[in-house]
Amino acid sequence: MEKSLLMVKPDGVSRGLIGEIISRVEKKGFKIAAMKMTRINKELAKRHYREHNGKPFFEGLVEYITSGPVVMMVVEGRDTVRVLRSMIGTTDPKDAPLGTIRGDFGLDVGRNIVHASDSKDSAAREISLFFNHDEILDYEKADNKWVYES
Ligand code: IDP
Ligand code: MG
Repeated sequence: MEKSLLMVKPDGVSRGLIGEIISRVEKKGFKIAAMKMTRINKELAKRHYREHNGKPFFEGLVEYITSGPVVMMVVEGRDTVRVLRSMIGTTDPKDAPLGTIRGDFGLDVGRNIVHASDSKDSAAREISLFFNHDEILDYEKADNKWVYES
């Protein structure tokens, strides 16, 4: 099964949306293989968002993501990277479709509530940035036979 990194950003935590977001992930049928609440330091934030280094919003993005606690999850299931990206919606919440997390809860591209890895390669890189191998748990979900036909 495929893994991706999902993060509730500091605005999502402060606005009391942790439960809402976890609930959507669970109801979709995904397995949460790891989870922690933490505060990202500047160095880690810059590594996580290295592709955006030099862009006009980079400094603000690092400030934002380090401004308070976040909730990190390793989410596992079928086509997880692609499905989570569609569940979070487009980067700017103003334009994100209703029914997506960003579309339902946000109004500003600089405060877009969640992060999800955008490819299998970034998922692997981001998961190893925030989780040790032994923090990712291997267990069987009881509803798997009803979530997947085979
Ligand atoms: P993504 O989170 O949908 O993958 P990216 O383009 O990878 O979007 O940008 C990473 C993060 O940087 C966004 O989630 C958002 O928090 C922030 N960001 C992107 N573009 C802007 C912008 O134009 N102004 C402010 N923040 C931005
Ligand atoms: Mg991105």
